[in-house]
Amino acid sequence: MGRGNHTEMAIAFSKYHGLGNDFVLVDNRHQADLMLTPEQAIKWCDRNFGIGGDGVIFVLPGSPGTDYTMRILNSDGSEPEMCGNGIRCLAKFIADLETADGTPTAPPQAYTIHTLAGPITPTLQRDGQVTVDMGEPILTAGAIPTTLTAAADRAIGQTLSVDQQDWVVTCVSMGNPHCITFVKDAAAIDLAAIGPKFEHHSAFPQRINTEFIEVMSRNYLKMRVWERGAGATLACGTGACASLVAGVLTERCDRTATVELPGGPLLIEWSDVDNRVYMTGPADKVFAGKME
Ligand code: ZDP
Repeated sequence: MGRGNHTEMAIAFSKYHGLGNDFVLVDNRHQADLMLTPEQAIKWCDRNFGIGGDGVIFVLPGSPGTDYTMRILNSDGSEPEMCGNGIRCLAKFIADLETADGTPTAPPQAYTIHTLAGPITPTLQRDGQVTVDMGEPILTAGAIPTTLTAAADRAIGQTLSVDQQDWVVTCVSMGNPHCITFVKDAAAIDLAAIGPKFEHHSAFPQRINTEFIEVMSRNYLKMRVWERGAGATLACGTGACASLVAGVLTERCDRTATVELPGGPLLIEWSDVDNRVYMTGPADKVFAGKME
C-alpha cells in the first residue's frame, strides 16, 4: 500500500508551464525528504528519455508561519534557491491538490511559501493569472554572490571579460543570482555559445543566470536568458524581475514594465513603497501521469 500518491511502483506527477518554462510538479506533502534524487530529476527532465522539463518542483509541508515549502531541482540536478515561473505553477498545483482534497479555492487566494530565498507569496487572481510578491532584490555584491565590486559594494555597470570581449553587466539577486547585460540586439546573441561562459565565469562562485536585455521603451523590455543548471529557456521569472531592477538602477526603464520573454510577457513592478518586486503572469497545467 502506498501513502498519498507514492507507491513502490510509480510516482504521480503533473506537468505545468509558465510561458513555456516547464516543470514537473510532485506532491511531496506527506514527507520531509524529496521523493526524487537529483539523478532521478535529471532523467525525468530529459526531453527524449523522460517527461521533459526545465526542472522538477516539489510541494512539501510548510515551516512555521508558512503554508507550504517549495523545493526545486534544475534539469542538471542542482538545487536553486528560488524559481519565479515555478512558484506561479506551484500556486496552481496547490489549488488543484486542495480542490482534489475537497477544499476548492476561491480566488483571490494567497499562499505563503517557504523557499531557500525566504518566504514568497503567490496570489491566484480571478482572471487566472498569478501575482507573486518576490520580496526585495539583493544588490550587495558579496551576497549575490559575485566577486565584481564597485562603489557601495554593488555590481552595477561593471566590466566583465567573457570570451575575450568586455561586457558591461549589472548583477542582482532575487534569492538566486543574475547577471544582466543590456544589448542593442538581443536576437543577435549566440546564447548557446556565450551562456555557459557567463554561467561558469570565475566572478560567480555559485554560478549565474544570465539575461540579455533589449530596451524597447521605458516600460517594455525584451529578454533572452541562459539559466544556471537549465540552459536556454523560454522564460525566467526571477530573471525578468532582476532585469527590471537592473534597468531601473541604470536609469534605462521605469519601475513598472512589461518584460517580453521568448515564451510571452510578464508584468513586473519594483515598488518604491516597500522595495519589493511584484511579478504577474500565467501558469498552466498541461498533463498529469505516473512515472515508473
Ligand atoms: O537559479 C537557477 O538555478 C535557475 N535555473 C532556477 C530557475 C529559475 C526560473 N527559470 C525562474 O522562472 O525564476 C525557474
